[in-house]
Amino acid sequence: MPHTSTNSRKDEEEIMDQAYFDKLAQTVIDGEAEECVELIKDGLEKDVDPVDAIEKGLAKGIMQVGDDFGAGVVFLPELIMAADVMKQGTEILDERIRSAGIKRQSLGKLVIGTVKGDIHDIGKSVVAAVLQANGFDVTDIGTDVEVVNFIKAAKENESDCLGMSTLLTLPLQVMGEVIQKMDKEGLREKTKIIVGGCPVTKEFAEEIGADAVGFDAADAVKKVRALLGHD
Ligand code: B1M
Repeated sequence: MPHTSTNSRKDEEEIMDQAYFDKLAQTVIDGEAEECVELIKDGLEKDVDPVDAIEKGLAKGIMQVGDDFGAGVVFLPELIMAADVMKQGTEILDERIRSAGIKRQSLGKLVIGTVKGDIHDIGKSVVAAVLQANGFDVTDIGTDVEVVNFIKAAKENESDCLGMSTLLTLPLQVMGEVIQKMDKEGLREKTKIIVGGCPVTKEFAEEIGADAVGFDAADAVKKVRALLGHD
């Protein structure tokens, strides 16, 4: 089909965006923190969407390294280096995402953390930043969070929603333990629960009694909005 000039300009922009995201991904794969930070600052000046920069750029790079790590092609030091580049990049982008949400009226209080046994921080922090930017009042309680500390934070913050993340298979059971404890403490009426992270399936979420599962940051916003009656 022949392209109009508007279409070809749009295609060209998309190709440029893709080339930019690919370059960002490559800095993570190569462990090049300085280059990554420079590219991000440059991109933000040109109004690149910070969520896209994370999910279409940095995350693609770290996934590649993760797959290579899983396949035994790269080793832990390279994984750590790549994760460090990813972290430095996401910190700048998270800041931009959060500041975009300033002055919005709160849509509800949410506590989020990575469960006991898991120190993976990046995805959970991205989800927290995007929820915050979309009008939720978010308290991030960090990684390797004990069951009792989820309960404590939910009570102290009078949270409307509790979010749990894990990327590891073994700590999955901790999510179920938190939900059982929330039940025992009589907190389930008030507090909805969303879980997420790559090993978390819809079936697993249902099995442990979570109210929703989020597959990425945008999906988490959609699900939390629905849980708290905003749709
Ligand atoms: Co780790 N690691 N790691 N790691 N690591 C994985 C998860 C792994 C799949 C790699 C592999 O083998 N291919 C594997 C897990 C295998 C398994 O259990 N099934 C693994 C392993 C084995 C480990 C160690 C055990 C390695 C070791 O020591 N031998 C160790 C864990 C130690 C521990 O926690 N006790 C370990 C350590 C690390 C680093 C420290 C080096 C680093 C983390 C650095 C940090 O977070 N500060 C790291 C990294 C970077 C990864 C990979 C490569 C990438 C994770 C990431 O940041 N992704 C990962 C491979 C992979 O995931 N394919 C891997 C980018 C991020 C934006 O995406 O976190 O998926 P993600 O979050 C997404 C969604 O999942 C979703 O939205 C986010 C945004 O789109 N989401 C939610 C996440 N949480 C959500 C919550 C929600 C809703 C949506 O609601 C509440």
